[in-house]
Amino acid sequence: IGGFFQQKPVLKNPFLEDALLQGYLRRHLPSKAVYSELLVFGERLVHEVDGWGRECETTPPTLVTYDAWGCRVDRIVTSPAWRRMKELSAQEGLVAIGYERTYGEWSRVYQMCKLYLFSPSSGLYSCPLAMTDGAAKVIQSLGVSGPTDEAFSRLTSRDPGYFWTSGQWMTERKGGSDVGSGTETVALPQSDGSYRLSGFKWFTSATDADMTLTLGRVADRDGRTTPGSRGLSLFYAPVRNQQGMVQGIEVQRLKDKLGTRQVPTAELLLDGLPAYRLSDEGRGVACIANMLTLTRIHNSVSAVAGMRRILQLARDYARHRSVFGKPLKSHPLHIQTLTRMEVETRGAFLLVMDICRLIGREETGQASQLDAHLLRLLTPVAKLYTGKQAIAVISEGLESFGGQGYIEDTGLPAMLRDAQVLSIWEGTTNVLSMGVLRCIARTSGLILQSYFTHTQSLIATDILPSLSGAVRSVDSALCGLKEFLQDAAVKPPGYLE
Ligand code: MFK
Ligand code: FAD
Repeated sequence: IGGFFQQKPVLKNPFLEDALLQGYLRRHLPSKAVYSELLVFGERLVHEVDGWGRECETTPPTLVTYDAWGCRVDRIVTSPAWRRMKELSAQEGLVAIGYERTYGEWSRVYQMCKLYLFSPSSGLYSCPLAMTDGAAKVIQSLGVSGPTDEAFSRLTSRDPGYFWTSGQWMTERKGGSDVGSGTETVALPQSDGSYRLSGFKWFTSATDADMTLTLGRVADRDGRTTPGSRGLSLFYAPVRNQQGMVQGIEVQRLKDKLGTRQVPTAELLLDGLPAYRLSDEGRGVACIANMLTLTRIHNSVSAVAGMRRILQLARDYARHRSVFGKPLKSHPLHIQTLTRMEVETRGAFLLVMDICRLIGREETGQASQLDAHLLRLLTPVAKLYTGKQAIAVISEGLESFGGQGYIEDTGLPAMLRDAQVLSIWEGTTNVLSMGVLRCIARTSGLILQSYFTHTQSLIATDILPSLSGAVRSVDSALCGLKEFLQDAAVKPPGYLE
């Protein structure tokens, strides 16, 4: 009954639809090769990958604990689409680009632009890629040698048959934020210099990974360990043997989650997991910090990508949905709503890309002291800010579809569910804020001073108005630090007076 059927919002090539992204690349990385690669990739996303992403959502992973004969197998079964995402990630060099460095200091920007296009269609494959990239960075920064030699070449490979993904196992039942007091995992030294890990990892995402980086406490001959953060060391462990079976691990269960249902997130009992120590004893947190920097950048990229995707769909819908006699796009109030979302998204994009630029400079040895300070300060700030922004913008985006924004098989509600995690994993908002404050206090405010003196003058002279919006937001967050600095008896820098 009734002849009207609403035209659904159509996903178009996300690269061609994104004027800001194109403008940014024209300005900073004006390469024909980059342009055409992203153009082709955008087509592939629309016609191929986006469908796989939906399949990852509708066919979530399952855990098979025993085989038919009662043997413990602990096999995580993922969808064919999830496995195709792994192949595609290798082929497209989604991790490799960051290490090939074809575009020098701009290679990270290029890699992150590609991931930004990929993320909303990836069925959350962006999650294992973030950890894989983080692991490669840690290994590279510590010097690739011994057992990590093969791991590094696999993590950064473009060969789908050789490519590995990595996990990042930090969180235990007692503490995910405060890993210093929360980590109970013990590392027993072996005669060949390796270790056996025993403990319980409470959240491990993308547990179908081939290897992991994790934290544990080295035990002495009497089994004693050092408490606190200073007792933690960083370990590398291959997760599976030649037959693809987990070794020294029992998968207790998969988590039943609000969102990110595409990703297998498991609780793991480590029962003598063979591992190699990567950091000096007691330097685990400081060494895994390189991973945190990169995964937090990935998190911010995914946050902005989610905002951009909902906007692209909402804009398309506004052209075709008519209400009160005219299309939504002709209603000023609706346009005001979309415009506010657009401004948030643009500001966040430029902020995050600037951080990608900074890490690219650091990795190619071109970072000044100021760049290093800005990278350290802005990475957690951008992660905490864009995590919250994405939830708000995507929620607003759902409303712009009216009731349809609430209907599961439009694919829209999953976007909001998946966004909700962005402010939790990789450090919650308040924990990141405390980390930033500790870092400022340790440098006696120097790091903050760098931000105010240099970034402000940059805005005045150079940067697009929308970036100044983003920086103003960061400004107000940082100005809120004054009270803390006083509490911590650190002299507030003059510009906060
Ligand atoms: C779509 C993309 C998604 C991405 C994938 C997501 C998958 C999900 C994966 C996870 O959620 S993994 C778990 C993530 N967990 C966290 O992020 C933990 C959050 N907690 C914190 O960040 C705590 O602040 C922290 C564990 C770092 C506190 O530990 P400590 O030992 O009390 O840290 P402290 O004393 O501040 O720093 C110890 C050392 O590390 C210091 O170096 P030094 O000893 O040389 O002075 C710090 O400078 C250094 N450090 C800490 N944070 C750093 C850092 N260095 C650089 N960057 C940082 N961010
Ligand atoms: P808690 O540390 O107990 O925090 C509880 C609350 O206390 C939070 O609101 C926090 O902000 C607040 N809080 C804590 N400390 C302070 C403070 N000093 N001041 C003010 N407030 C504070 N972890 C991994 O290691 N690997 C993974 O692969 C992984 N995957 C995950 C996947 C999903 C879907 C989720 C939801 C989590 C995952 N995590 C993973 C765990 C995640 O990193 C932790 O949940 C997160 O870091 C918070 O730790 P927690 O859960 O122990 O919370």
